[in-house]
Amino acid sequence: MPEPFTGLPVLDLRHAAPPARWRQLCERSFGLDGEADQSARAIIAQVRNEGDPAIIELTQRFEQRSLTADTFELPTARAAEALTQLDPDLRRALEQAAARVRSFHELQARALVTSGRDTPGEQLQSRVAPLARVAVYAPGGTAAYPSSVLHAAIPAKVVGVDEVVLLTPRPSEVVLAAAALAGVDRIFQLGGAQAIAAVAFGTATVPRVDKIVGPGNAYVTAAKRLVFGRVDIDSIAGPSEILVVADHTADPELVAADLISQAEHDVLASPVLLTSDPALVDAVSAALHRQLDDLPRREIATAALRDQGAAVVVGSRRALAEQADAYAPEHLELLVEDPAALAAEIRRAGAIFVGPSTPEAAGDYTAGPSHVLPTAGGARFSSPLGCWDFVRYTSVLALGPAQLREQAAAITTLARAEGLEGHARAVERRLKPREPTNT
Ligand code: HSO
Ligand code: ZN
Repeated sequence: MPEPFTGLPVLDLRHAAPPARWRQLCERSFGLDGEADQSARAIIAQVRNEGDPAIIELTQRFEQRSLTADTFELPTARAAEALTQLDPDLRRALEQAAARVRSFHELQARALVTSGRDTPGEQLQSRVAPLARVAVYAPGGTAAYPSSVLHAAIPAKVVGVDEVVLLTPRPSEVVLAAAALAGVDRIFQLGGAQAIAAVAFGTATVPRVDKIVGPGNAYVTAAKRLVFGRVDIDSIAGPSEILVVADHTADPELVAADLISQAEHDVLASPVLLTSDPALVDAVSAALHRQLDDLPRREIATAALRDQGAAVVVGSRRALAEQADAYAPEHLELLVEDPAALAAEIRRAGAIFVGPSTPEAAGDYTAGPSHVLPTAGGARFSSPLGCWDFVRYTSVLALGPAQLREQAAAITTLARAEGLEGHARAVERRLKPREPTNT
């Protein structure tokens, strides 16, 4: 019998030295799993050397599934069929989510434009273009979320990626239906590090892609890290996190409900309460206790709350913003007075959910922005998955003769200072009037 939930451990920051546990939580990082890393390394080498036969052997060994190269790929007609067969309520829900995610990203894509200067004398541009082919990984098993297929594939299709390839072992009907709605171009029923290796290097059957996105298990994550450079990847996904920031105006039942909604994902999920109202802590713990009681995933949520959870108490509203930034959560919920004003003060969060009518669950499904977000403090330096993940820029430079002449002295001086005479001559040759050649 697992230990029962007895209340969130309290970390009181109102005294001189902040508790070491809070520093530890703020400095969390997504560590390398040595065993997964080694195993992914071997799998990648095998797929790279042997191609399709390696995928067949590894899928048999790790997943006990017998595939042949001609069954790696599922026809997209299968996905279209899954959509037509889907329970109508579920289909409508997926369609609402897909439509909202698509329209949000259509607006987002407008900001990704070619920019620079384009005059008769010179053209200097950052020219934007979509990636040609990307893979979206969708885990199998209990973490097979159709919503994640929508939230990863739709932004790619919105910016015009030619081919979106879905990698998913044992796809469920609803995952296939989501793929059809998202406009996924090809579906491969492959998973694990072998699927990552296959799209990173390409095999006779599996096409090589330019970027791999979407969360997976420890082996998938290790493999993504290892193939980075050969292909691009999105950020490395760790266990899910929520920081609920609440003051005296917050309803403890809502705070508890939202902490649980993240805690039920994974025993390693981090559900943390940050509050300026010490009285809220006991009320939230009591509400958690009650709400956990009949939760289907009670065991998982309880373990996450007990082992990763915390209630952090600060002395002022200003400190709420400071500590939220220090923690840099994947999801940040603001259940405070004037939440919009507090939201404006926060710089580091994957997504901010402002006010009591915006539960994180709305962001997970229908609100619009992608729910694929930076975890493990990654919000310090990386962004939510978005249209920007599926484009790249090329610099375009076109100078007229007058513009080159104007820069020539600086170029030749700098080139010679760097000991690069050939660079200087490449410019000078263009400035000299051309001598007639005798042939
Ligand atoms: N909250 C998860 C995403 C998700 N929730 C999918 C439900 N389904 C990301 O942290
Ligand atoms: Zn969720």
